[in-house]
Amino acid sequence: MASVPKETVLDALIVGAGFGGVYQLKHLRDAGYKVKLVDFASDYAGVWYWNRYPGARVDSAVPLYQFSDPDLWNEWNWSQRFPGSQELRDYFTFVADKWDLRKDTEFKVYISKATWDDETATWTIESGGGKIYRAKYFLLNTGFAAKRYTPDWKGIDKFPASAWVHPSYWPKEEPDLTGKRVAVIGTGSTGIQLAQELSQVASQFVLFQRTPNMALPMKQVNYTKPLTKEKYPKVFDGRYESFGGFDFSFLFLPRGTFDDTPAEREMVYEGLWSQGDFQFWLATYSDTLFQEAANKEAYNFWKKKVRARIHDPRLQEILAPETQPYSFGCKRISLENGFYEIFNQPNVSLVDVNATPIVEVTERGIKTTEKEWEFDYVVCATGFDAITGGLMNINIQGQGGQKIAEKWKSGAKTYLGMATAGFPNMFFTYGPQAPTALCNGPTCAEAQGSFILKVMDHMKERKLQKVEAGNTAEAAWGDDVRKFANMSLLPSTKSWYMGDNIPGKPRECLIYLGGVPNYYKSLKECSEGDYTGFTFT
Ligand code: N01
Repeated sequence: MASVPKETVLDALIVGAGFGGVYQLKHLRDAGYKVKLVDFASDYAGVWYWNRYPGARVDSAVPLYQFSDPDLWNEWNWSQRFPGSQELRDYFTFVADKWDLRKDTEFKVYISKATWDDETATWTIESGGGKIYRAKYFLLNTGFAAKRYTPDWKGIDKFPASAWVHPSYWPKEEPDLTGKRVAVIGTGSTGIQLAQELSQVASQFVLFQRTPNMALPMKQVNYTKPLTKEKYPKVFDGRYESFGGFDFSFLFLPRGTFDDTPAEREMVYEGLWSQGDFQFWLATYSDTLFQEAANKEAYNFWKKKVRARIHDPRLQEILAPETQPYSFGCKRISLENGFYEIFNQPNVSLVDVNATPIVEVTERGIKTTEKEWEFDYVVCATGFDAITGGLMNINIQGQGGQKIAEKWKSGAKTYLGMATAGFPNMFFTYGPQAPTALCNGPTCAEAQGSFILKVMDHMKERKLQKVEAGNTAEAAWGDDVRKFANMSLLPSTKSWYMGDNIPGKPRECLIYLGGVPNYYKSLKECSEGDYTGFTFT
């Protein structure tokens, strides 16, 4: 075993300086553990460090999109209900100062390899730059979007590299796109936010769409004075009772779509719609995501609202088709702010890549089966090898040299969406088989981070060396994940939730769809039941 400098021998190495990693650094250190937080970025904020493209903003509203620590929220005041990415980075700077995180954080460290040694019950963790850490616990908070995805189009290297960008690598020196011919490929949350912004400055703006996004209106609010905060403790406590880890207003209605008359239903939909957040998706009739007919009702309401905003009937049909293209809410819904109106502008075109597929990238732009489009700048908002990509990208070798990429080749296997058998003393957050992308980020970070800390304390008290997910518990958790997925309409739809966006990726539901309350209950039962499902040595 390679010798390691004393300062890099740790109780825990935490990877990833977003909500998950920052929470763990603070709380593990407070509990007396020797820990270090590392990140490839140059500063805190995780996904918000990288996502600085024009219009980037969170679509989970504050106050819940922040840590629940009153020492923080008492002092911090947001300027908007849905803060932009710069404000989110400012928030992380504030947290880092307040929690005194910098002395235990190293930036520009890319973790490329981790090897478990059973004899010493430690992980040896290596960075691309040759740094070596040794830690009892290896805690991965790499997030769900750590591995970017760009399709392998013919000729992709022909277009000038300086004018072709994946939005999560947005140049720090802002490109001036005023008066330029600009393309955005992709209509996920990123593509929609970019389209709203870039269509206002470009001389010619073209959006390439493969699947319509059933986007909902975002009701942005500018806060001119600090919000009243006395209800915050209750609001934060209530997070674990809502399906998506939001507040009490985000509970599914206690009745099905057809329990109401059409007139009542219209009123309910209007009420949810007017909230300007995810309530039309995650606080609607309890059968919307589970029953086809109910789902269709929601789609029809959405379609009516959206089509009314687009002038050209051809574009109405591409953006909000008459025939429902997939189950409403089973692909990530975005919040938009004037997105549909951009298609009424003379400088904006929409290319339906199903009708006219992209054939190749050229020196000048993008060639479809219809024509060659010429651009000065192309933004490739084609997403991520979501949820598992970031973890499987690291050469992680567990018991007997088994590689995680090998173990998960035909599908992710976890216990509680946080640990995997054969990889002792390793935990991950916001990963596969947890509520992850269907849960408010900070809610997940705190629930999972405090569970990990409890396991570590349990081991410390009993002088244990090793904790590992058991095979039986792992298999049962996988069954549970599949059971919930199959109760819903999610598997009926192609999406990154199901691994569909990456060629060759196994098709499986990567998200635990039992909702945050059930997930939280499982964590509680596990910790209160002496960590059933884990084996200790
Ligand atoms: O990525 P995506 P994203 N040819 O995978 C299209 C979070 N987020 O970066 O739908 C043509 O959603 C692809 O088409 P299709 C949020 O959780 C949050 O936008 O697969 N098109 C799709 O339209 C989000 O869900 C915030 O048919 C191709 C797009 O590219 C997640 O990050 C902001 C293609 C990719 O969309 C990822 O969002 C931003 C091809 N070959 C992101 N391949 C907020 O909080 C892919 N596409 C607001």
